[in-house]
Formats: sequence, structure tokens, C-alpha cells
Amino acid sequence: MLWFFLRVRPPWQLSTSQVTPEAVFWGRRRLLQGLMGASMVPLSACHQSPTAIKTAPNPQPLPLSAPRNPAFTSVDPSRPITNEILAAHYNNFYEFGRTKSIWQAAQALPSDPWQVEVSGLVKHPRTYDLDDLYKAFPLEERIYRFRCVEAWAMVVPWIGFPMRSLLTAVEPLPTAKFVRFTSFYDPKITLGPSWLFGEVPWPYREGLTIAEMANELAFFAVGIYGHRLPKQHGAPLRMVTPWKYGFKGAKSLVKIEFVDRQPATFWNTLVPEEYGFEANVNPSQPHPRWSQATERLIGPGEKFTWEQRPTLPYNGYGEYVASLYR
Ligand SMILES: Nc1nc2c(c(=O)[nH]1)N[C@H]1C(S)=C(S)[C@@H](COP(=O)(O)O)O[C@H]1N2
Ligand SMILES: [Mo]
Repeated sequence: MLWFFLRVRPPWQLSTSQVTPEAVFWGRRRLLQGLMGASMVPLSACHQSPTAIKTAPNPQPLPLSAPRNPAFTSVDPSRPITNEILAAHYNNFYEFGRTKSIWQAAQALPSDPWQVEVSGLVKHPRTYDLDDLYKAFPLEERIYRFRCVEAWAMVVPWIGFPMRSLLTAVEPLPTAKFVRFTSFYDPKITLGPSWLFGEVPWPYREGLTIAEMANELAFFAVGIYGHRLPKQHGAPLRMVTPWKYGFKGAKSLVKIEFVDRQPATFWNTLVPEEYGFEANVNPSQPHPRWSQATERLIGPGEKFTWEQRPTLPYNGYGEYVASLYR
């Protein structure tokens, strides 16, 4: 495990008897100072200053192993796998706050037991609990590049199963043209903002065309870095579509519905002037407020640093997906 080599354990592995809240606080503060040095954090301009952590550190997610799919290994030596601790402490999960430092708040997510409803225009609608998911779909590991619309990037080893396997299991009807994904939302638990650039259209929703969902790359993750998904990464089940910006990857899914019309999404409703439903990573289509020509790759190494890199069309996955958009 990565933790072993680094000789440092993730904060959520330390029991309260082993670590004072101050130690967690200072560890987190160092990380935040690294982040503050970063130039642009567009969607979360106002970083809260770190406050003392009141709750107990996270329990560590259960280990999870799966064979690595050789088609999706990290073949680009200039983009090594991002340090796990950095990835786990720099998140977007607006249900738990508008900064990148929501990992602690996200521990309030009740991710086990869990149910995800698969319904709508399908032959075999079904509600899966976690054991059903693990039994129904053989897991594999895939190393994927990840690109947020805010122009930061990382490389992540996901564990999960292809979305295609779910299509095979539930058999969409010919009338199904789109899929709508809905994230967990409970205003007593998800205390994120009710106003962002406007009234926030909770719950978080995303969508794909059936053809996008059937693409070889489209993936459901249940794990990351050799264990189940930590809550801040969207436990217990999230979407991963590496040729699209990170916002497509809805976390903590409770519902997957097959529909005949293009569904409204969270971001398309909140900021319709930004990217459209089928938007893909594209260096030549700037955001209204910044260029997408380059990106800031997190790392390499254990310290929070950035490396400027060119943005690749479809995030480097054109051979898989370009034909979808001709
Ligand atoms: N439910 C939900 N899913 C979400 C988000 C969110 O705010 N809520 N943010 C998205 C964005 S903008 C990004 S970049 C990724 C971040 O995933 P990570 O924190 O696991 O790296 O989650 C995506 N999925
Ligand atoms: Mo993002």
C-alpha cells in the first residue's frame, strides 16, 4: 500500500487516541498553505480558513482489490499516479461545502448501507444494495487521467466496473435515449450552499447519452487506490467519464434513470452559459472566465505542487470517444 511506502498514514486511519485534533489540524493546515499558493481556484474563490476539527478522524475505507485492466494502465511516464493523500484532500463535493477542503465534512455521508435504484425505460428495473453491486459486476482497476473544468488534473487508479455491464444487466428499451444520474441529497446531512451563482438546484444531477454510457471508457467506481471509495471521493458509487470534465462524474449515486429526453443537469441549470450537456475536455474551447489550453497537474510527489501541462483533446482519449461526436 502507498501508505506503507510513504511511512505516513492517512488521517482517517489514526484513532483519536493516537493523534490529537491539533496534529490533524496542523497537517491539514500545511496542506492548505500549499493550496493557497495555487493561482486559480475558480469555483471556490473564498477558501475558509481552517478551523479546529471537531469530529473524530475518518475510519479507513475497507480494502478492495481487483485485477488491473491492462488496457488502462498509466502508460504515460510523464503523468504518474497522483499521490493518494493529495487526491483525498483536494475535492469537489458541493453537498459538503464550496471549498476543496470538504474531506472532513463529507464523513457525515451515510454510505453503508446503501441502495441505488436503476429505473425508467429498461426491461429489468432493479434496486441494488452494495452486496448486489459487488456480486453482479466483476471489478477491475483502471488508471485514468482526470481533468476538472477548473483546469487542475490528476491521475487516479479507480476500482469499479464498466457502465456497459449495467446496460447489459438492465437492458434499456429502444425508447431510452439518455441516462440521468442523481447523487445523494439530504439537507439535514449535506449542508452545502443553497446559493452559489444562483439558487442551487439540489440534488446534484448529471446525464449521458446511451451511446456515451455504452462507450468502453464509461465507468462506475466503487473504489480508489486499493480500497473502497472514501466518502469525499463519492462513496459508495460514482460515475467516471475520463474524456469529460470532472463535473460529469456525479458522486454517491442513489438513482440511475433511463429517459427519452435530455435531462437537466446541476451545472447546466445553475450556469447554462458555461459548458453544454455533451461538452468534452477540449483545449480550444475556453471557459467564459479562463483558458482550457493548459492544465495544472497535481504533483508529482507527496507535496502539493502543480505542473503546467498542455490540455489534450478528449483528455487524451480521442481514440475511444471522438467517433461519438462526429
Ligand atoms: N454529487 C457531486 N458530485 C460531484 C461534484 C459535486 O459537487 N457533487 N463535483 C464534481 C466535480 S466538479 C469534480 S472535479 C469531481 C471531483 O472528484 P474528486 O473530489 O473525487 O476528485 O467530482 C464531481 N462530482
Ligand atoms: Mo470539477
